[in-house]
Amino acid sequence: MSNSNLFAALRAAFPANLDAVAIDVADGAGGAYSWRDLERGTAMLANLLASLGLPAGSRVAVQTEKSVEALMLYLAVLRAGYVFLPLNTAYQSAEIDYFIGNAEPAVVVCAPKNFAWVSRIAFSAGTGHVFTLGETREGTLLERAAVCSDQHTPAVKAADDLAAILYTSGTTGRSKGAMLSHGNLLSNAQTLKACWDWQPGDVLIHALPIFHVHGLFVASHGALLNGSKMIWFGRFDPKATIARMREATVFMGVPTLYVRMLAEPALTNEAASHMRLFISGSAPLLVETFDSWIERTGHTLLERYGMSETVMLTSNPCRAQDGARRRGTVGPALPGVGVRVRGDHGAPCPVGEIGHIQVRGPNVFSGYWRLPEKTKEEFTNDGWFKTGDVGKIEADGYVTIVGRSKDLIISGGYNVYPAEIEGVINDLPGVAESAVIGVPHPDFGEGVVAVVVAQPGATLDAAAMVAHLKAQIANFKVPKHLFVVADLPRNAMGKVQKNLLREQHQGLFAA
Ligand code: MCA
Ligand code: AMP
Repeated sequence: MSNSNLFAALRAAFPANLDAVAIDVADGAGGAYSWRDLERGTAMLANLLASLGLPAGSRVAVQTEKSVEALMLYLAVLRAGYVFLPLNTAYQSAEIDYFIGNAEPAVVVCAPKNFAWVSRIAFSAGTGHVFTLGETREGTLLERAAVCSDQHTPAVKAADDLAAILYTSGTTGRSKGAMLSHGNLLSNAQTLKACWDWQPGDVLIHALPIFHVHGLFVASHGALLNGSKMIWFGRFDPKATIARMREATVFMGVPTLYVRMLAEPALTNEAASHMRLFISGSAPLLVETFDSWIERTGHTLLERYGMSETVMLTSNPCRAQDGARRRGTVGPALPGVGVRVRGDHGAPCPVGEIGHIQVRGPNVFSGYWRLPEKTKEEFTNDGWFKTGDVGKIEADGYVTIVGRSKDLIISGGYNVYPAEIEGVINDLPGVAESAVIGVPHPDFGEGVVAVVVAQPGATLDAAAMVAHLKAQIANFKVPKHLFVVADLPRNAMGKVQKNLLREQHQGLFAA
């Protein structure tokens, strides 16, 4: 029986010389990991998981700082045939409580400093095993794995077996787990390998977090499937990244990373001369950033578009003979991916007309975890996934995203759902109602802003409310500004007119 385990495909791409450097750690304690280290480390971790006697399909939820061991843990979960559930390190207890309660993981791995509160949540949700993993190899996970065998045969998986669950809010409502299979992830990685023309000798600078699609799948799979070395940053540092470009060829980032590098005088044509490809995604890339990047480095950014539910969908061309990297567009659909645009009532939009973007392909997820009804709503009757993005397709297939029908703010590449933040604000004492909006921000693309109305007779202290929010929700979700107002603008139907609030505050963060 053939094995569709994603790990097996990545492992097959390791170079023949297993002693070559696979990952060169650029910050923190530094150090290098060989391909053999990845092979042995993932085998030991996979054997540890296998020794726990977990039921098939068990989820392994992970909230740890970025480290090579954390990447190995992801690979080991695939290798052992379980389901990986990454969690943003910024999430606090109420957020973690929700994810663990919803996903019911059999294993939770957290940072040593969080063990007390994470284990309390996990054990009360029925999790059997809680391990710790720190940034510098400390914690019980590696202690336990150290005594496991370094030989392990990857579990046999079918292409549609679940590999990972990524929590995302879809078009509305609370976070839902997008279920991605080994086949979804592998087919997308193989397509991107060909489209982005990965070459022998390519070296990737990996500077993104590894709890979302961009850093965990697109970047890591890209390098691993090409047997390419990674220069690994635990945290993004614009100066240090630019300094390492002379040894690298590929970089992937959200627009904020490009904006921050552009602010560095060291970013020059010469500094970027060894690079082959700069890729941007996860949030809209401003044309100013696109143009400045050409001017400063001589390179044209390649912008692509994807989602947690679908991995990558479209990409501007890599090779000049395949077409231009067109500013303001996310390029044509990837090979094998269908992208179409539909009007409000589902009728096809003519070429160049704006409508709802729908997609299908081997990369598209099978549905939301334990939400068959919600899943059904998010697909059309003929099987296309409704992205919640609004855009148009030109005659030559180039896709432009012009907005979103889903109520979503993307700040520095992280998604913020206004309804979630409004819910937390509305629960604060003295609050009658609130509206959360995103407005242009020079660093984060969009900045989160809250507009709040007090209950009659109550006095609200904006600074105290922000402090309260900081203790409750992930820091990137906390409004950068909170305004207390007498009332919210409403239309004749009584609906809050967020467009008016956005207009009113659009210059708030002007550079
Ligand atoms: C940090 N802060 C933020 C953000 N990040 N505020 C708004 N939005 C953010 N994204 C705030 C913190 O709350 C804190 O504020 C202060 O900045 C410093 O925090 P720190 O963690 O030190 O910030 P940083 O290290 O400078 O981080 C900025 C960052 C990071 C490097 C841009 O946000 C980042 O790595 N973003 C990438 C996200 C990503 O990988 N997205 C891919 C999603 P205070 O001091 O007030 O508390 S995958 C996806 O979308 C799809 C599928 C796709 O297409 O790829
Ligand atoms: P996530 O739910 O984190 O997977 O975020 C997916 C969303 O990010 C998409 O539905 C888009 O709204 C947005 N997105 C990703 N890439 C781009 C891009 N290149 N341009 C504009 N929006 C993007």
